[in-house]
Amino acid sequence: MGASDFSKLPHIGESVRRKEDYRFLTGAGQYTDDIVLAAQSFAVFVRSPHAHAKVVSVNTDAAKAAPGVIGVFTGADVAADNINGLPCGWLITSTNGEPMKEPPHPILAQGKVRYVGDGVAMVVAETLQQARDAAERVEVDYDVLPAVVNVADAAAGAVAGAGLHDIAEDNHCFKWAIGDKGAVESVFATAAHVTKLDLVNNRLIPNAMEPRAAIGSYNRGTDEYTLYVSNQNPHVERLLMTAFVMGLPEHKVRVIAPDVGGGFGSKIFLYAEDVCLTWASKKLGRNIKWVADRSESFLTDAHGRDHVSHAEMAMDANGKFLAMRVHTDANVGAYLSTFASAVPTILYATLLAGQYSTPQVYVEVDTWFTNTSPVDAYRGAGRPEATYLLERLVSRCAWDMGLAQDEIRKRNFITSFPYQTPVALQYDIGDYHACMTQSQELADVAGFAARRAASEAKGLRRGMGYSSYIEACGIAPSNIAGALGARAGLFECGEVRVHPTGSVTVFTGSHSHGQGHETTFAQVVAARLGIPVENVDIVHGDTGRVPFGMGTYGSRSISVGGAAIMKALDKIEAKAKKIAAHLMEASAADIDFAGGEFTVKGTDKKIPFAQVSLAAYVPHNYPLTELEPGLNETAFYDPTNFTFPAGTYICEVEIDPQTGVVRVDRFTAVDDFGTIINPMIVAGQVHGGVAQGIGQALMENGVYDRETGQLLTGSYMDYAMPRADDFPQFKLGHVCTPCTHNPLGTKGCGEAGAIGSPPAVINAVLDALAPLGVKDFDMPATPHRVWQAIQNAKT
Ligand code: MCN
Repeated sequence: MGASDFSKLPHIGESVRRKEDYRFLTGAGQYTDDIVLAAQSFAVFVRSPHAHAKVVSVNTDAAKAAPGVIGVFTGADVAADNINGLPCGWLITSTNGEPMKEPPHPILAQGKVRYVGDGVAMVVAETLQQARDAAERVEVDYDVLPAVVNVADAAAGAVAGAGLHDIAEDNHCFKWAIGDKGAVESVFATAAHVTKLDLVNNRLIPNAMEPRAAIGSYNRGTDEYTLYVSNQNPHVERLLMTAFVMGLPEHKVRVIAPDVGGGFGSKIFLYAEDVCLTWASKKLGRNIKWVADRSESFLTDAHGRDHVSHAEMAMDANGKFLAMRVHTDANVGAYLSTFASAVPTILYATLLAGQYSTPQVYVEVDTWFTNTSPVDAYRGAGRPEATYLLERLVSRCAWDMGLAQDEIRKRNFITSFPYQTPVALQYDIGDYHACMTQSQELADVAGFAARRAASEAKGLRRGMGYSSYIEACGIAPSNIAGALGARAGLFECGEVRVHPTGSVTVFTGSHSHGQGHETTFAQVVAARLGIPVENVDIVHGDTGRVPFGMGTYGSRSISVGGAAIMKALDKIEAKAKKIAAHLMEASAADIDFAGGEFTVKGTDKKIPFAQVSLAAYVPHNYPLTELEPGLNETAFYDPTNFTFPAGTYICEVEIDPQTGVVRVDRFTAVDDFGTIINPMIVAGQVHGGVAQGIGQALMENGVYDRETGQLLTGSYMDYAMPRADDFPQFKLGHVCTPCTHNPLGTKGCGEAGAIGSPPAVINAVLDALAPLGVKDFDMPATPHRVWQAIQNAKT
């Protein structure tokens, strides 16, 4: 079935209420910490209080003797059992000829700690309190070393003796570049105008509502492990843990990711704690639970962003973009986390053409180890960094050229598709002018001048900022990933099990942790089979039940996981047609299937879907030699391309120059997500993403002390998160150009809000402050920073 026929089916485009909400709203959800296993014990991790230190000795005697203690483990125990370090750099290789440096990442420190929170020992006791008390008794002798926390210091080699890893004494991890450097340089040499910008993409700390949690469990009768874990991709977690770290056969480990209270990318990685619990569950013969407290989450969840960039745009005299060049220093933290190498490369640099027909783009990225928590994917992963850089630069170009913010964008929009960018990606379809037009209408751009005058009359400054983003979603295409140097491609798997009475259970490798898959995936199946949405259940998050899966990130689930289900449904339909043909004594080629009924072309013969499904399991009537019983099909789907959601966001802020307080007064988001399965769920996804993006733009900032490497923003007292009353009512609009290469026509929506919004906010802040002489500004626009910028501009 083609994407255009699919979009017309019943249930598609319907705001079906979320099936999963009943259990969440009635307290019947089951998160990892809700699971209580027999003889459950509790783990507490002893963590480094230093950013960088030699571990001279670890004395666990007192802890072992403490009440209720079952076991205490250190790096030495890990080494003795030949447990490897965590795999890193799974997705990319350097492009400068030198191999990417992949220093060992032991699951408990061996010889050195490299960031505050690095695990040194694990204490297991009968109760959580006993484990906490005993952890206090672990004596660690540290020899403190100098710390480096930002890329500038790491790159400058500013602090002697601060080399984190033996194989990377200069703290350089790898270099990566894309584009035609020579061609870009020759364009710059003759361009009529060059606009330059330096900017920082601030470090973010994920803060999912449910902190990371896991339970390790070992069954000595079957020699099988089970890991319950708050995770976004259980099969990948199992693969990495068994194949790379523990050396176990995969089928001996079952990973269950039950209800997960938000991940935002921070739960796609294999974390040290998960391995520690699995490994120790066998050693101790006990079920072991660990739940991070909020402070641990701040310190040890992989953080996001943390880029420092220099960007330049070469233009002709009319503001037409001719070439762009970018250099970015990216902080990868103390160790290279699972997907960290893909974030500032494949997911960032390849998006820097944006929505524009800039003929040449060259991007160079240097990545650096620092004494901070590892940095990896966080909602948007690379694409917010690309959009922030590009949309800030484009706005600066407009100011430099004396052009309106919309005009410079419109002059440079790509208008014909497919479009091959100079940085590897080929956009299949889009309509950027339509997004701009609709966004301007919804934002009432025409009324802005009057609103600005009204603000000024109150002594306030008002500004309007644009951001026209594009992102690559449906993260998968193995062909493209491979061509860009990835070590493994990504696909998705779906199994459709039709039960005899015609109800359906779907087993999908996509994991839902807030995105509503149990509803939208059921809508897809119900639409295809012509059955009620309630008759379809979605199972996910369990390697013991789902055949395989690559998990949820990169807004890939509907476009890759959903497409895998569509492929399995094609097989179901083909087989069901044969059964229907037999039942109606016709040829399979003459059977049509629509609206839940099989019909014979040119006759009035028809039978419902449930009659065929029953016949599939009660096959006394047709020859088994031609058809196996049952109606159960599995499919794997690896798309040929990414999907490319795009849109234009317009933000209006009002600023009090006396206090520096920025208030987002209006926010408009017009997105093109192709075919939309469930508008209500999509709106929720955009709201959440925009909230996170505004959070980054106005208040969130992960800060380490430059000298000591302590995390200064390790609690909600110092790390501000946005609340509902920080936002206006968002205005949403949609343009629909269906994706051309997946059977649903969908494009991902789960990250768009977080990608598109930060530059819209900061461009609005700069627009408001321009009359006061403020020309540049780095996120977050906190009152103090804004006030300071205004004062600086006066001098
Ligand atoms: N959808 C739709 N029509 C479309 C596109 C999507 O109806 N054209 C629906 C999908 O069927 C799905 C939801 O919208 O129910 C999101 O789909 P998709 O864009 O495919 O994204 P994923 O399901 O793969 O979710 C991942 C994405 C990412 S990468 C992050 S980070 C993120 C996000 O989703 N983390 C979240 N949204 C989150 N929402 C919550 N509540 N919690 C998180 O941790």
